[in-house]
Amino acid sequence: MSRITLSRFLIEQQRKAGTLPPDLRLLIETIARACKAISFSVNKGALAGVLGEAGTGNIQGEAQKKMDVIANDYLLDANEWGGNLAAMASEEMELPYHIPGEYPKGDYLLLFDPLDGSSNIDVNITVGTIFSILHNPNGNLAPRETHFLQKGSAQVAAGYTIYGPQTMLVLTFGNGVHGFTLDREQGSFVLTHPDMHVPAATGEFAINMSNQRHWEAPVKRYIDELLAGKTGPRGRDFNMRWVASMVAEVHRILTRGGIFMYPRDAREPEKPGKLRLMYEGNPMAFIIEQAGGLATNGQQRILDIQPTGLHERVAVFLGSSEEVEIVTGYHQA
Ligand code: P6P
Repeated sequence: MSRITLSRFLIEQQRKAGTLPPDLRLLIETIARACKAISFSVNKGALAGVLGEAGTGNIQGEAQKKMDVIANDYLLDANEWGGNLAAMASEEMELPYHIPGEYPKGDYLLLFDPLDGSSNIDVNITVGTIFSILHNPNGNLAPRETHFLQKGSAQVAAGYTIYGPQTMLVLTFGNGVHGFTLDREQGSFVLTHPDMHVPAATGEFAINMSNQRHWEAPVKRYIDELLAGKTGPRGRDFNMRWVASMVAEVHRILTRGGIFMYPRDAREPEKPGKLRLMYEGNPMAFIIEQAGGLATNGQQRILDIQPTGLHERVAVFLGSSEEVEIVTGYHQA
């Protein structure tokens, strides 16, 4: 069977009843090309001098890795001239990036976390790029920050590229979730995981257990029951994973099931969680739901949250529907 490259897949989707407008297809292909460049830099590591701290901080008050800045620049440089975008927003930039005057503008807003899990880069553990695509609601006028503040249900496409043993692009534009593996010899993403689905049941959970004393009661109860295994109310044992890279956790869950949790924390009661809604929670929630899973903040569907700030945070419980329903039910009891 001939290999289906990303370009062929997108063109064939475009032909099917307009499931993919041409300008959105071109935007996705441009993002994929930028992720290829990020992959090659990530894979060179120390050989390319891209490890370690950049010596700068981002809007989140976090120290930036050199690769955070390099990945951010790759995405800006690749996408600013194409004519598909009205503006971009990134975890690494306080304000939206407006398309420079010399380039044509387009209908879409692109948001991204250029290198999620970047604290792993220096210890050679999987990292990734997460992206989300919205329409510009301001017509052909330049969007203001408020125009980015759309519910996750308004996303037209979302995806991530995971830089692990393989580099894979995982993508949805509302008709399922499809995975492409980068063929380094040809430099193209090839369809290897069509129509990915999250199993409804799982025996695996992902949470940073070192924060246990800071969790709310429903989370403590849910995790205690998982840890009790056969001896507790669940009547079976569970396994735990924690990579400290959301892209890696989500990819594992898409591949074999599981539940990923980053709950709100008593240390910062004013913050609803650690992860960012617009370019982590929303794109991952879109992907997980399109693959048959669930994604909530403990109280409501993540995709229904009305954002109030470009860098606002969110609590995340996502993955296998049976487990997300249980832990969300405990929050609402
Ligand atoms: P902690 C990475 O910094 C990230 O935003 C997610 O990718 C990851 O799931 C989480 O934070 C890890 O957080 O507190 O375990 O380092």
